[in-house]
Amino acid sequence: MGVRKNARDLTSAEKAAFVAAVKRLKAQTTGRNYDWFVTTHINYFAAVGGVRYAHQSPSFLPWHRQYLTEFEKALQVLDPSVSLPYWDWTGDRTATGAPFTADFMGGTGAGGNGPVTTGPFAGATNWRITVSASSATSLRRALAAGGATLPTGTQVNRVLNVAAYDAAPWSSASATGMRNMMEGWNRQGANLHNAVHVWVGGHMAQQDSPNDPVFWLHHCNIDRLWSQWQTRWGFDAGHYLPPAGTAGVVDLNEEMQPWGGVTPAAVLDHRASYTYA
Ligand SMILES: [Cu+2]
Repeated sequence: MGVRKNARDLTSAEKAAFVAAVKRLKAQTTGRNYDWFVTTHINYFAAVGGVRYAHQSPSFLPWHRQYLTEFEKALQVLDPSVSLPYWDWTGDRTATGAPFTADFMGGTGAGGNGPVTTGPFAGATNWRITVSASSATSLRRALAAGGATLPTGTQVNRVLNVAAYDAAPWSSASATGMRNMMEGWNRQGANLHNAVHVWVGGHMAQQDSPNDPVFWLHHCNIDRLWSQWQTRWGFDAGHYLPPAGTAGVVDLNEEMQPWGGVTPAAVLDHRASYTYA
């Protein structure tokens, strides 16, 4: 069983191992390589066959949980010692601190929304963007420059205090429910997931956001917060909604594409597979 650690607590060797595994996955030219994961996020950004799987729907959390697990497994084929780290942006809130250090994710982009200039993912030779809506071949960021602020611990607690998992109309328009506050469409003073994408800017603000490796650290933290909500309210099937019979979204026991038969019910209790430090 894996333990997913806070990125700020990784040793130099753990950081180097994670970066090396990510780069090896990026260098693969076939199969579920790094760019396959980028392409999958783009393909499932909007509805597929009339069903919203990855975003603006109840399965935002279980879809990304499985997505992270598949990515982590791909890394572990290359280095079994690697687990996904999480970026707790309530504690690490600057453009120069963890995880944006030169020995890990690297820093911000040059001149606003420009190419990242420091760290292992700087420049198109180190890290070439090949699957993207934009023509940029280098990773771009605009840390803290896009007007968004990182969520606070108080705002996180406001979301974790919401008892209902989700609510009709099961979309970005849901006015109540934890999921839409966590995702960030229903703000109520607490925009968690979306605000962090905007705060990082660059590729993270686009559909091809997994081109930025910090995507995995951010979504790992979102998954951790869902796990904290589950710890408080329950890991059982009663704490996913809707249970059945809802068109256009993934009900509790419906398959999440493209994960081959994996349902929200199957991923609710992750504790036998991994835990959070
Ligand atoms: Cu996201």
